[in-house]
Amino acid sequence: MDVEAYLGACAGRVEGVLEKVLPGVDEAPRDLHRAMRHLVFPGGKRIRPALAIAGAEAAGCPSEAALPMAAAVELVHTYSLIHDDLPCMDDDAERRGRPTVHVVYGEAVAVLAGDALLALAFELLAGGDGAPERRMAAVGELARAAGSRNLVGGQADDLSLAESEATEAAVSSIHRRKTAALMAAASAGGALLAGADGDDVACLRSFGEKVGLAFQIADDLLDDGRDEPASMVRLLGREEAARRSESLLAAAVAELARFGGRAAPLRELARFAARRAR
Ligand code: GRG
Repeated sequence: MDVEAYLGACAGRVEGVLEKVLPGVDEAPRDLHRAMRHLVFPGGKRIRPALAIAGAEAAGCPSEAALPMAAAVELVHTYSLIHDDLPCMDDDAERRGRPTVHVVYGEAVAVLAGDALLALAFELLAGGDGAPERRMAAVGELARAAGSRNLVGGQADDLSLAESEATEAAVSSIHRRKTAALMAAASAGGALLAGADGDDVACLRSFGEKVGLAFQIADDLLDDGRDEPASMVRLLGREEAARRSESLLAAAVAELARFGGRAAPLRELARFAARRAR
């Protein structure tokens, strides 16, 4: 299976939804709406939407029904990147080879663009024509992943972590909340919205969390020079960190046994996420 072709196909499908739900560049307030689109298009690897679509396929559900979740997780991911790049956080002038949103539109508009993308994610999930109880469960799944017990709390602890506090447990907890929770919500949420049963959704959630942890280690391996406290590479060294990523990948793939051949895309996405540094 060609995982890059699969990612490309998922990206095309989710971009169709994103194009439809995002306000147009000429709708007022124009700067705000342009800023919202700045990082959504052309976008990044779209791994989270692919996890949502492949999760639904693994559970034997129609992947079309997972598209609102696929688009919603990408909107939350994009908002988090815009805010992470702000001067009060990571203070980055470039992302994906382009100037960051606050560099082009100013800080205030960048904060508001992130806020609006987050709200749009939930508007998209709450609407649509799936069964109301499934939409409600999907809203809950994503809200939990995005809130102070996960993404936002993980980011808060990451920003304040002192080098002396960077134990393996502390770093792993930050990775689980800041990175893995959204990947878990993506992997489980597509299937959840598309009608999967509770046991399948729970396995997909656990798969996504392990993939997210492996993905963060791979990201640290790529960014070795960054030397931030919350890095497994800094804590364990490159070799041991790479071994951890491999064992998390194996544990993630083991969660998929119940799905058989239908989980082939999900397995390949997990390998892609965990091994992109090598
Ligand atoms: C501001 C609430 C808030 C959270 C910020 C996203 C984030 C949390 C921080 C960015 C820095 C970082 C290393 C995050 C971990 C997750 C990660 C590796 C994000 C990059 O994800 P990719 O590689 O990005 O999927 P693309 O560009 O492909 O979309």
